[in-house]
Amino acid sequence: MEFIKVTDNKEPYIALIELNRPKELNALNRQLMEEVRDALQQLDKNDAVRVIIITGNEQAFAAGADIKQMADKTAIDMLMIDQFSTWDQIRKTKKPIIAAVSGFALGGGCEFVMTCDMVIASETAKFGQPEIKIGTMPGAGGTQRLTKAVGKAKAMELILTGRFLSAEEAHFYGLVNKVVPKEMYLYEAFQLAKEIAQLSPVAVQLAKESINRSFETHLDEGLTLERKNFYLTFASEDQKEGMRAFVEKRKPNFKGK
Ligand code: DAK
Repeated sequence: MEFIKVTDNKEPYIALIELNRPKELNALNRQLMEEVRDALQQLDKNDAVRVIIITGNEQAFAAGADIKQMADKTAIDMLMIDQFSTWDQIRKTKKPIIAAVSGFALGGGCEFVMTCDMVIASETAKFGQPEIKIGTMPGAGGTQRLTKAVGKAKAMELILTGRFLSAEEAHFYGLVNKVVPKEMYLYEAFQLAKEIAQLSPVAVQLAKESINRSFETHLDEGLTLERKNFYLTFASEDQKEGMRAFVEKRKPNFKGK
């Protein structure tokens, strides 16, 4: 891995992916995104991992897709290379992903963050879809996910002007879970990850799938999936362990089975 660093032994059950192209503010080139895709596929299969944190560095989560790599491409180049299909893996990952964001999360960087499941932001974080300023528009979910997250009026303003949103504003609009001082954002992401990692990974994955479905389908279908996933948790040892532990007044020990 040249542009990312993966650590899975810092805390039990938690893996950390660090985007690592600091000189380019973690601009997301093709190789970096392929590395992210491969890492997510591996971690999703690894039973020793229950929660994934993705972060950049203090200056930038990511300042967008790599403009230098895209600048001279034609529409047909873009279509044929289809480099962006690698982005689908973020959405397909079954385990929960927490984005720990400091500094810039712009364009594809903001879209990447919005594809994650929860976001812890440093007070220095800046979110935005500035593609309009370079003569294009969001292409990895920005017009859809930002609109769902912050509402039509604010999404229009951000996407049509390219203005940035501060961490506090992003919190106000529900784009991030929590804003913390800049020394704390990774620590807070680990705290959140640890809390989730203690729970049944089976139930966590089924709940994540059900929540995501609410963005993709109408209510009736979402409720049907939710009910089926609820019943499915009763096929797990974890559900038996969780309910027995409650009755026996002890802490459950979830095994992911
Ligand atoms: N690409 C390439 N290089 C970048 C970059 C980017 N997005 N952002 C920054 N860099 C590089 C700069 O070129 C500079 O490199 P050198 O010139 O030193 O070699 C270095 O990082 C430091 O940047 P600055 O000197 O500009 O630093 P400043 O602090 O002055 O400014 C900034 C920071 C973040 C405000 C500024 O760098 C900036 O405006 N960056 C561009 C932000 C932007 O427009 N992002 C949107 C890019 S378009 C899709 C998937 C994804 C996408 C589309 C479709 N599909 C799945 C279909 C995404 C598209 C985009 O993200």
